[in-house]
Amino acid sequence: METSVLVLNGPNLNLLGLREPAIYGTDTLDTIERLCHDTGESLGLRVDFRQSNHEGVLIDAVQEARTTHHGIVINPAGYSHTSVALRDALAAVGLPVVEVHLSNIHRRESFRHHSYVSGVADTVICGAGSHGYALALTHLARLARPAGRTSQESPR
Ligand code: CA2
Repeated sequence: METSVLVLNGPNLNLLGLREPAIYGTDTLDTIERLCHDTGESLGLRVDFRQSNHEGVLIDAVQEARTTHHGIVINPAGYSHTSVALRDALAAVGLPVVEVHLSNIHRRESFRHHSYVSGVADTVICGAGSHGYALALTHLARLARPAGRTSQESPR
């Protein structure tokens, strides 16, 4: 079985490329999805790329990933700074998690400096723009295939 990764995108990321290019760059979410599929292919990862504007939909996707995926890349967007429930779901699922932000949240407004997700993520990447997703997948490939687990094994 191929190593399978859920790439989850939070609210308003469907607007990428349409507004605020100075902060988020000019890539659309479709471009980022293609980048993730290409990067995943080169790493031998199957990429399941999703976006939702709804907290409960994101939480359901995280919970379901336990039995279907080997790791999660997540850009929680605005929910980074508000959602204890999303953090709890990520903590409960027991999969390697890489949090990614397009912008450097620490160089922005103070309310963006804290992410509830960071405390349960294995790794946090921010400020690398859309390339951050490629970095996240490259790192997750290592986390999801630790020594001792072959790519043949199924998720729990
Ligand atoms: O830098 C990131 O990736 C963020 O997760 C993006 C979120 C923001 O709330 C976080 O603090 C940092 C915002 C995503 C919405 O992006 C838009 C794109 C175009 C137009 C409006 C919003």
